[in-house]
Amino acid sequence: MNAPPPQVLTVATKPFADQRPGTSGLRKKTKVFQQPHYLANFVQSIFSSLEGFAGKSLVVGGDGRFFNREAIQIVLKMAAANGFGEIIVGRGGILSTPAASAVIRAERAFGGIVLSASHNPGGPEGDFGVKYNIGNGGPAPERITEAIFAHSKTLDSYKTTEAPDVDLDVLGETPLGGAKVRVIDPVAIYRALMESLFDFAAIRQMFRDGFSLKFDAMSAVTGPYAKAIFEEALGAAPGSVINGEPLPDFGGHHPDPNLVHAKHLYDLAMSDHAPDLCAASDGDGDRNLIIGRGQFVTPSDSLAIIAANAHLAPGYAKGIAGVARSMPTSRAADHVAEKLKIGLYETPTGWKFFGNLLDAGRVTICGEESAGAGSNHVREKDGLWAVLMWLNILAARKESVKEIVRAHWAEYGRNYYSRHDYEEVASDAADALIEDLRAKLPELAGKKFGALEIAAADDFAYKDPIDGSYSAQQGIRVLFADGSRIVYRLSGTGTSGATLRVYLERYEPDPTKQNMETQEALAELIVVAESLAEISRHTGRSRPSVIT
Ligand code: VG1
Ligand code: CO
Repeated sequence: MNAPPPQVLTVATKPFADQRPGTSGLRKKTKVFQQPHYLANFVQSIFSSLEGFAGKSLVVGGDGRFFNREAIQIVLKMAAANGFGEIIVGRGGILSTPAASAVIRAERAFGGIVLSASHNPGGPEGDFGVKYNIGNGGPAPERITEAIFAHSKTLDSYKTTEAPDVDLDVLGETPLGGAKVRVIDPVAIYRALMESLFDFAAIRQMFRDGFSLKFDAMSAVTGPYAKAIFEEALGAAPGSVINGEPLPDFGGHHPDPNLVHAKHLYDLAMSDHAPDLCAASDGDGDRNLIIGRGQFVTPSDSLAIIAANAHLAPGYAKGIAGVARSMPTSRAADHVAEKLKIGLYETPTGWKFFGNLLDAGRVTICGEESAGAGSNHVREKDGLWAVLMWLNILAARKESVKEIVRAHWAEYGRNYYSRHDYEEVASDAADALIEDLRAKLPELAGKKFGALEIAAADDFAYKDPIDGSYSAQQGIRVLFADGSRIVYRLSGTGTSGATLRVYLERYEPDPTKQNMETQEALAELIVVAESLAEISRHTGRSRPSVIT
């Protein structure tokens, strides 16, 4: 007998005006996504922007936050109705962002939809998000996100399947309309990929010899991955992974692994019972935090140290082709690239800008100051990968994190670095601040502030060296004659008001001057940053809300 005809339903809808994807997909308050048709409209806009996927596979998963399961059902039914042949979904609707990228690549899927607002808080009063990843496993480039936005503005209907919900908790295949849904183990492909890149035997031996790790999954998506890899595969002591159960509201916490939201880890690392390594990742598992005993590693330094030591891991034993960093990320990695005589690429903020460089083989390692690091193994930043890379480096060098960091600074110089965030300021005020700065740009060069002299200032624009696409207005850069920098840009991931980010950097080659407290080392620049942009006049704030 023939299968019954797929139950495709066309639902009438009205466009929403606010569905332009930001730095990483569409992020809104959960309540906004829960409005009738809101999520469906955006998902239809994604499918309507794509061509040639009939009969092909789509990967779907999320970080498990509140509304994840309902959203997954909506996406599955719409993907089937729009003509995908197979939808691959992580059990329980779970896939970390890097695991989703790995699955898209391993399964040669057409693309994937990741449901996450990443490091933003979850829950009914928190945030939700959706991003589309292309066939290389990486975030859709601007060409596609802009097409999605264009569709969202004129959409008058979407397609879905009239069918009962799919059981997400049982592995295996279920028919859905004209497609099939395959529920997979969310960890297996990812774990095998990690085993292929790192020296698990050496890391296991290090744990056997007494090495101690505390990894905080922040009640977010990485818990099951971290337990499977650190505790089961590598033999870290039971309890090394904390907050390892994914919770819909992340236990009421803010799943952002920085010195504010993971301060307890910092305190532990600085205490006299500190483990050898403290680490964490964010809501969707793509960010990382690395703190050794008595030594915090800034994400920018971590990128540089990884680039300098990657050859110690089997997956990178032949060396790395090049390094890419987002523009506001410190130039610590530049010194490494120079020494290794490999390419260094400076891109706008957001992982989508690394995809072409990785695909073309120009770079192997990428990173962002916002706690993101990764490589050509997937097309997303990868929190656990960064922790494993550190474990591999520690096992190979048999030195402490502190010794490795200090030796790195002595060899390459130290880039003192900090980011000051002014959160939830009025959007008008933030826009005016940037506009005023932009207007001042032509007259900044040559200006002196004490010992600091501005060498150049611009509004960062990027021409992709592979496909020639152009992205303007990616942040205001003020470059000083001594190599210091101040960068100003507005966040593209927030969901209320605007967030002004001020990035501060100063280079110190002299090893006798590399032990200052960061804010102290940057004190003069902080004063200049205020006077150039008149932050307090524009925002009414006398100090940042978050310093990382
Ligand atoms: C922030 C970070 C950026 C990162 C993005 C997504 O963007 O600055 O480096 O790529 O978040 O990270 P913005 O526009 O708010 O500065 V994640 O872990 O939230 O997907
Ligand atoms: Co994230």
